[in-house]
Amino acid sequence: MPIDATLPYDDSNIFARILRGELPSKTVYEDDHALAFHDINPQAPLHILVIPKGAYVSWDDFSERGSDAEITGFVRAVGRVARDAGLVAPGYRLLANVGPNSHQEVPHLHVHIFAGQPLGPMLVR
Ligand code: DGP
Repeated sequence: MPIDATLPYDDSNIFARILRGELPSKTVYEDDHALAFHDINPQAPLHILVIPKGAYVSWDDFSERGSDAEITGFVRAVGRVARDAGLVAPGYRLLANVGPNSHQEVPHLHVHIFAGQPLGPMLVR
């Protein structure tokens, strides 16, 4: 069910629960600002989600309220996860859904990393 990204942060969302250790995840990277783990329903041979540790609903929320340190740390983490996975030379795709038209389902900012094969056109036509 797509979410309304203008709503306040809901602490009971799945990724908040993963961050608190209440639900398991296949972690690939963690630092002070970010956690990266495999998507439960992969849409490509490699499909990783990177989330900030702070309570932000979406890219909109994070870019408005996040501190410079959080934003720098998160952006560097996304790049590092892809680099460490050897994805720079073959290439990869980043995607962040915001709100209903994008079909954002989890109301905690997440950047998708898709990789592992040619990924085709950016959007279904
Ligand atoms: P989005 O539509 O951008 O909100 O993508 C949400 C993604 O989150 C979707 O690709 C599936 C993934 N996902 C949902 N629940 C879980 C979970 O409990 N664990 C993991 N690892 N991924 C999940």
